[in-house]
Amino acid sequence: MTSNRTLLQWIAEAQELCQPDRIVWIDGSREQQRQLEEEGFSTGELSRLDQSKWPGCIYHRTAVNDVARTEDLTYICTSKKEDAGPTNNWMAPADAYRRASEYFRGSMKGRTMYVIPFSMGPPGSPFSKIGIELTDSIYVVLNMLIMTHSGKEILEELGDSDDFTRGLHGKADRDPSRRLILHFPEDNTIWSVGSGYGGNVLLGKKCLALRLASWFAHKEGWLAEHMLIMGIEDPRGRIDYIAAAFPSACGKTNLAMLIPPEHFRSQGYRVWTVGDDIAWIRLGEDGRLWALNPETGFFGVAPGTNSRSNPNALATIRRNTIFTNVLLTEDGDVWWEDGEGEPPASGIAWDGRPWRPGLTDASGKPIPGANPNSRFTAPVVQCPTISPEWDNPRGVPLSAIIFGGRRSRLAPLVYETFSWQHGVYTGATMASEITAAQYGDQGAVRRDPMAMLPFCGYNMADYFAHWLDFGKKIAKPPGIFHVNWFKKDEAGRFIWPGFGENIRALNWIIQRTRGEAGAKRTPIGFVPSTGELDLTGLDLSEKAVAELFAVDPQDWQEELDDHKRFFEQFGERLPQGLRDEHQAFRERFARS
Ligand code: GTP
Ligand code: SPV
Ligand code: MN
Repeated sequence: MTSNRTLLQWIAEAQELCQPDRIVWIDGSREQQRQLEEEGFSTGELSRLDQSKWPGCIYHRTAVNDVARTEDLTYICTSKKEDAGPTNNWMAPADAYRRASEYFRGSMKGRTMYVIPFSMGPPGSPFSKIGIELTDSIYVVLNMLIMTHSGKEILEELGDSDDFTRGLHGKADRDPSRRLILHFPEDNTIWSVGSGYGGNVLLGKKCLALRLASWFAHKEGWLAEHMLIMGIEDPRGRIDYIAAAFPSACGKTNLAMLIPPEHFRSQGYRVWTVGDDIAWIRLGEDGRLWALNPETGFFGVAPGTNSRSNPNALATIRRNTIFTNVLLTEDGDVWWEDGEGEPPASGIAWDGRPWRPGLTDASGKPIPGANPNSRFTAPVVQCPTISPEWDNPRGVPLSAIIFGGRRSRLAPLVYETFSWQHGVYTGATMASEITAAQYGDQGAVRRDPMAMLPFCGYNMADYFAHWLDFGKKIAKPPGIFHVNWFKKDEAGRFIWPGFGENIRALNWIIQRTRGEAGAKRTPIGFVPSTGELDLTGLDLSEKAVAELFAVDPQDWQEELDDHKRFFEQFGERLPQGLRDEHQAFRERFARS
């Protein structure tokens, strides 16, 4: 399919290492996709769902020890350790290639190696990056076909160029002690071995579009971010676009697909979905920031998705969708916790064991049927609110950038930062409770700057400096805001109703960028003054409202001390702008 010698040479090397029985080039055709599905059904790698209920949908279960990203096995492999920085695992490139080669060697005997040409971003856009993923997994191929522009057009687009990301993935024996997710930014190369789980193996997504892309963005003067992109249309028909960074499983997909409640819909508000996970952001000639979603699919969290929380997602996944690690019933139906309808009387859980409602473990805790990080993979074009601009090669212009996390305490519902630099400080000190999207101490609060802690492909101190420098070049910088949908009351219940009601905070944000809404100055930023954020029709007590917007000086002092501790790991490399902001923050509290 190509005469690109660099590409053919690299494939030959991978072939020699992995020793597949055959090589199949992915052309992007419907026929080939169908053939691969059939093959997956015949080997049991995939199951066909009830086609009358779930047309074009398939089911896959990953190994029980392989259901989330493994951050402890994910490495940035640069010649100099400092270039990976204190927040990344680092391995010297030669060691990394040597160790992973052992796991790859001969691992594809009896298997097929698929060659997937793909582009992150529409082919031809100045944003776009081409990659080739070699994999021995049909599941990976079928996901990549949904998640990326892929197939033979991409090879044509590449031509004889050597400017492509070399991605090698092998399931090997899926043994976690022989699993590595390795990034070689200096070689534009990714090696992933021993896993079959999404973020570890769909190499276009976190590995290329965030870790490698952030490295290139630093060199080339743009930003690669873990952000959703959405448009908010007001009653006058004006659309403002925003990008928002929340850590994994903290609400990006849900916000991007928001349907406004009746009170807003009847006034003429509507939301347009552009992307739910990744934003590539460039400075436009007009002095504004322009953001592009480099993906063509959603790889979304299933549990919690229902017709009340996210009707758009439910409509999107009705056909041509891959379900991973949800509950499967004998008659080819799927179900997940907090999903649609009653749980089935029985089924096979995500771990392959028989399941029925009411099942509990030894300590009496309910055993879920779907893994908390079970996912759907669906084409973005199936989303009823997909923006006509979603694949515009120029991207969409940003009016605001939003940071946010899952904080049961502390952070108010919404606030506006004072400046770009203060906004960068606010992003850099973001924190969130750990979720099922990654292995780790569930619920523990960790700092996750710009939601990029697991995804920044270089020294995070340099990443902060890059954000600060970038801001100086923007003639019309977007406002930077912080949100928290997850504050809880003493009984441990969410105070804010969230989901569709989040439009209320977004509306205040957009009004602020236009100078149309009032706010109260506090040491942390501008918080909506009473009556400025529309709460019409919500059942919230006065106490709840006060709690949502509270800024408690004692709590924030402790938070500031923790910012300082977090920054210490970066030593001298931490940019002066953040030190200045920290000092200014302390002084604002001292004066208040
Ligand atoms: P990744 O795909 O891992 O990057 O996650 P994401 O940021 O796209 O998160 P997603 O929208 O899938 O939401 C994750 C979980 O948070 C789901 O269980 C949602 O039901 C829940 N969630 C999302 N938005 C809200 C909200 O506004 N309030 C509350 N309480 N929960 C929410
Ligand atoms: C995330 O964990 O942020 C995801 C899912 O979006 S994964 O692709 O597995 O990284
Ligand atoms: Mn994500």
